[in-house]
Amino acid sequence: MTSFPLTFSSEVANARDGGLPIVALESTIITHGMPYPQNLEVARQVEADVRAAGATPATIAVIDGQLHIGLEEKQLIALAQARNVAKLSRADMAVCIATGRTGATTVAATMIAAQLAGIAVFATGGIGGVHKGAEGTFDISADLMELAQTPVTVVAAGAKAILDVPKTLEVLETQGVPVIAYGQDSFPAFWSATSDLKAPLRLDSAEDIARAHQTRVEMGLPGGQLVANPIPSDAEIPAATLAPVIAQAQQDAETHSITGKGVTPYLLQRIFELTEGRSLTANIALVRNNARLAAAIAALLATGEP
Ligand code: PSU
Ligand code: MN
Repeated sequence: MTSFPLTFSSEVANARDGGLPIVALESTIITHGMPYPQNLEVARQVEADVRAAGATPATIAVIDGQLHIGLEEKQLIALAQARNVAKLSRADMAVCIATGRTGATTVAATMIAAQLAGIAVFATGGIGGVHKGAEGTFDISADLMELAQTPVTVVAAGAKAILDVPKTLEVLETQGVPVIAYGQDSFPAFWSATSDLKAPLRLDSAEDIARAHQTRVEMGLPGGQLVANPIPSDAEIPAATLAPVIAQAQQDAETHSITGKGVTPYLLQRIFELTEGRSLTANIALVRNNARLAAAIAALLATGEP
């Protein structure tokens, strides 16, 4: 932990005082990942899920140059409706803070904030990864390099099928990131519970995941863990149903020359339209599922003896 000034919500400040478990939540999923008003409903619901599972939610964002760890209700509402909010990763977070602006945190930036705040566990939907065609565009999310250097356990539903998932797994392996499927052998594919790729590691309990996190801390290993938690089967969209939709969305992204930071939000929005909202329903179910597992891991870590 550093002396960098953080602004805690009253709920998170209380949890810190009491040594209670805290789960970090990102804000890019609110500003760039889902449409209003569902984004606000989901943000509230996910916070409630974390509480119901015995931990305190800390939604992270930069507001007017302040790094917030936990948002008050009014701030959450404002962020969910705000337009032209920056999408912050490792590269641009400090500039946003230094210039007094507002930005939502991606997985990478949320991990940085969580570490500054001493929060060990973070729940999200899916991480960024290696995009299809990366051999030409070099579009590889900074989330992967962040997992290699910042000691936070990230619970996600695997990697989205809009990515090149085999290449994403290769980069994670090269970077020394443990990729742990929860309760199954297959690496989950975000909207689908399984893929035809085997996850490098498998653990079947929150206890084992918490212990592995603790062991890395004791060994002094930098970097986090990626926990790949499959979407509940009643909410999944079969990969075969999604494949043509994703191909169409990718085609449209190319036609409209979408590049850089715009790619992921564009594809998510297009897939939402093409599936008539079904992708969003699945996305909500998987984020909530991740919030519950993250809370269980955080609660075990908070005991000091997972
Ligand atoms: N997964 C989702 N919704 C999202 C994102 C991921 O289901 O909105 C966001 C996360 O914040 C992630 C970011 O860190 O997209 C990755 O963006 P990029 O591919 O530009 O690195
Ligand atoms: Mn990118």
